[in-house]
Amino acid sequence: MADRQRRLVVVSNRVGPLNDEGKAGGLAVGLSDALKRRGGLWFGWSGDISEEGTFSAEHTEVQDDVAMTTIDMNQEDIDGFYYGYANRSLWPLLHYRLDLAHFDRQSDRVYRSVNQRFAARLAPLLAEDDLVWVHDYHFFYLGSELRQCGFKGRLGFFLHIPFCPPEIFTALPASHDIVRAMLAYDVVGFQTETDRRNFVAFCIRELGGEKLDGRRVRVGDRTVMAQTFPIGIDAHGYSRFATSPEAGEHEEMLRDLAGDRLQIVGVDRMDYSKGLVERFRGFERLLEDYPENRGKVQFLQVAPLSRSELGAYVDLRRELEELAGHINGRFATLDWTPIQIMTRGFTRRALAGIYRAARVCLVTPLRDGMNLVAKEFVAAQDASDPGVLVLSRFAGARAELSDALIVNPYSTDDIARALQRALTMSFDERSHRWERMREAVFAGTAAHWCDEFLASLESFDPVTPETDAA
Ligand code: ADQ
Repeated sequence: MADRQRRLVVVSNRVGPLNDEGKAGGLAVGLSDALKRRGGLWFGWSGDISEEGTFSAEHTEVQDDVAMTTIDMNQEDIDGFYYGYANRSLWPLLHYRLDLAHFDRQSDRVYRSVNQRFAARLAPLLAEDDLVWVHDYHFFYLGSELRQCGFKGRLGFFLHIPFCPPEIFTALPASHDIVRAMLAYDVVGFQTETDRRNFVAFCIRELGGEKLDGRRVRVGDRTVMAQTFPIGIDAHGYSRFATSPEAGEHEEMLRDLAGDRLQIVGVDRMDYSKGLVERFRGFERLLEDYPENRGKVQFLQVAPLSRSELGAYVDLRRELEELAGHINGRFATLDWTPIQIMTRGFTRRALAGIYRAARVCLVTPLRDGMNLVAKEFVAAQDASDPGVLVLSRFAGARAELSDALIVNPYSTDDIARALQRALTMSFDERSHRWERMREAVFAGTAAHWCDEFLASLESFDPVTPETDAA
């Protein structure tokens, strides 16, 4: 009973939306439900840039017993914290891309300082028995800063992206500081066992910690629960999207355009972690090695632009557009364009219709925390004509969706072979694989993810015999 009364406080870089199901992603849907059930506070950046930055007045909007409170950042913070440290140091590194990671002390300084200022603004809004749940790589230091401000309640952290092995993470000059700061949280959640193991290995090898049991790790006088909570989607909601009139219109449009051709789709933010270059080459290899597909398939890649201020993202866009041009130049005929790339956004309903029109969905990230597109594709299909999912072995979703065709996303040949197999797969095999994936997607929903995390944070016992003995 007492547990039910604890208020939930969520901290994430961007806040909301709380009620707009057409816009909300898996994260927002899962969190909104939990916030509305318990009543709560959602705290983060307003999305606005102003001179006062983190000292700007708080902006609060209250809906359904949930307060959404935001503050601004200034340009220097955005450059150092968001573009600099979060997206030029941490993002590539945690996705195993040491070759793309940049480290500089200015952005390190700004990142720490933004974490400290967010904590200082949040701390006065907290009550001792709140459950505070901090999200993602923007806020590694926030928990320890809240402790510095005197907060003694329960603190959880969830990392949405991978946690790379210590051999890679130690390249970050502040790697020890970051993992020590993560120890200020009571529960630290990861998408997969691999990520959790990498974190625990860092604690043991780099910080001299020890594993207490299956979940708890101790470093010095701190004990944390390191656990796996694979994120999901609102599967029921998503399958409703897929049967909405807007989805129907998009499905029909795409089916009309395809005619007798089989439709292949990919849907990803334009990001180098998503394996788009390798995927395009895999499609080209399909047309080379299995020429019977020429004129018979078409590939639509939806890739909304993301972080376009950063050089690596500008380079990627250029490379993909060139590659698509090269493939079309090589194989197109007067009445057939093999590959199309679109950088615009779609509503979630429209996207669900696009998934539904596809025979094959290519989800081939080189590394991905989970990948919700894979789950959305499965939820959008129906029994009369289920599509085939081709899924990277390096996506977190692979653990639950082993009935997809699993590929090595670095191997052009592997992608081409899997595509050929997907395009020629019997209806029975497609149905069988889809049924099993559907069960997994409906079992591991966003609400389930949220409930599991919060149950763990609530049941966390800060004083255990082991920590007493330490
Ligand atoms: P992302 O890297 O953004 O998320 P993903 O999990 O696939 O990757 O989520 C992308 C979302 O954006 C999906 O819900 C998709 O429908 C939507 N989307 C993509 N293209 C769109 C378009 N053109 N228009 C509208 N919507 C579009 C990070 C991590 C992932 C992790 C999630 C959640 O990198 O590994 O799964 O957080 O934890």
